[in-house]
Amino acid sequence: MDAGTDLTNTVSVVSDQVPGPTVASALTPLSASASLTVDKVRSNGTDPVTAAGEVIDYTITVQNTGGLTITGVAASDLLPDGSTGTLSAPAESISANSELNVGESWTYTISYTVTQTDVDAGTELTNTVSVVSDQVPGPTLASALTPLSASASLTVDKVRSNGTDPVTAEGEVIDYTITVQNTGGLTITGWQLPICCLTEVPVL
Ligand SMILES: [Ca+2]
Repeated sequence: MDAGTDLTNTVSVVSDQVPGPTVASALTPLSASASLTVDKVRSNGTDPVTAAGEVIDYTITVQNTGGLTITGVAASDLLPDGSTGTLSAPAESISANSELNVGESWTYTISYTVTQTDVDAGTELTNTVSVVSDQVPGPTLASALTPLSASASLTVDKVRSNGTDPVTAEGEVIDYTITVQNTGGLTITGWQLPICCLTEVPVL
C-alpha cells in the first residue's frame, strides 16, 4: 500500500504445441490516502485556574486515520506564556518504529506551571500543538483552553509591637506594626494606607 503503485498480477503459460510463454497480466489500481487527526486535552489540574503555581497537564493524541504509513511526524508545542514546550517522547500504540502506522495513535504529554503574569492577565490559557509529517505536511493544529478565575483580596492587621504595657507616663513611646497581606490570586497595585491611620494618636 505505501509504495502507491498499481498491483500487477501476471500469469505465464507454456505448452508443448505453443511453447510461448504466453503472458497475461491484470492491473489493480491503488487509491490510498494519508490523513491524520490531532487532539489535545487538559488531562489534569484545577479548572478554572485560580492562582500562580498551579500545574496543568495536557495530553496530545495524533492518530493515523488514512490508509498509508505516515513518516517524519514531528510535534511542537506552544505554551500559554508563548514559549515552546518540551513534549514527552510519543507512545506508539501499535509498534514503536518511529512510523505512524495505519490505525496507530501516538500520545504525548506536557505540563505547564501557571505564572503570576498569566493570572494577572485574566485571559484563558491557550496551549497549542502543531504537527507536521512527510505525507500530511499541515501543520495540523489542536488547542486546549483553560479558564482563569482569580479574585483580589487582602487583610490588614495592626498590633502594638513595642512599648510599656500599660502606659504609665507621658512621653512613653508605643510602636505599632501594620501588616497588609494579599490573600487573593491577583497582584494588587496602587493600594495605600489612609494617612489618618499612620498618624493616629491612641487615647490613653
Ligand atoms: Ca509505529
